[in-house]
Amino acid sequence: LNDFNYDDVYQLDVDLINSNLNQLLNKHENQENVVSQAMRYCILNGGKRLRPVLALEFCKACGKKPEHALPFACALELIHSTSLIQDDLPAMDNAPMRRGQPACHVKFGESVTILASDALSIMAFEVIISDDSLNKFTALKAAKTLVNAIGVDGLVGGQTLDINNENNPIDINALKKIYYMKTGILFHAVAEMGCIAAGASQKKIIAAKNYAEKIGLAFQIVDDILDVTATSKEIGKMPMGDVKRKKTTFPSLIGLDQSRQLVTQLTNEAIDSLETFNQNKIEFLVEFAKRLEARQH
Ligand code: GRG
Repeated sequence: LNDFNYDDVYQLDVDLINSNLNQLLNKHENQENVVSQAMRYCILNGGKRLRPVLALEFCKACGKKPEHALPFACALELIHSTSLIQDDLPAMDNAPMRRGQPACHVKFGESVTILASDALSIMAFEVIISDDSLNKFTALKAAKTLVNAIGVDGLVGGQTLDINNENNPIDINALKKIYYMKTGILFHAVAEMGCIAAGASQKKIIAAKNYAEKIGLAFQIVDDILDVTATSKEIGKMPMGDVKRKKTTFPSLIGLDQSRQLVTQLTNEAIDSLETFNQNKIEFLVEFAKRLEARQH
């Protein structure tokens, strides 16, 4: 009897993540401090939590309870959300809406947003280093993975290249590199951190990273597709943003049909890379990849 229900599992994971994020924010709650209000606003505003869910599910696929990966999952979500509020700032994408609500700088102003983003990224490391239930060696390994993914050779570097992508045509390899550094790398890191939490073998870590790299690129190509095909209600931000900023995207380089085909190919390759795991434990990860392929928001 197969009683696996993807939506139920996803919701359980999200509840676990949200309640942990809420607790972390409560630790720093100071009603009078507008920065702490902005932090709460940016974190508890309905993100899909794809990346932290991936950490919990890789930990499960390696045979351990999802709770083991919870601090790492939340750390990564804090960094991801921070990157979104920075990306929306007038000096970057100048986007007024995020997750279906006014962007942080629209609600709280730019200076508060910058300070909130500082505090949130610091909190990400606080979560990893101050959880006493974590083995210190494991925590250090996870922190190292996160540091490598988000610095100037990772997320920050990717965003830098992306800024130069405006009004400046690039080829497909340059675009793939930007997408890896600004999006794929966080999927990559979080999958690895989920495996690290479970004390998994190097073989499993490599397989997880392979899966994450493929779905990370597929995810970003779907983002490009939705930018030209979806409504603002569906994606929680203004569509046609890439077109307006004259950015090179997969649809602009290879067209919508070929972009969709590439997403399917990457999804299948991602699923194939899960063969090292116990096949009874990867149902969720297989479905996760398929849902990302078909997502409309
Ligand atoms: C915080 C160290 C640090 C650096 C930030 C600003 C910046 C450097 C990076 C921005 C990178 C960026 C905006 C990438 C886009 C990634 C992307 C496609 C986000 C949308 O992800 P979803 O759909 O969003 O998972 P939700 O809202 O559901 O979480």
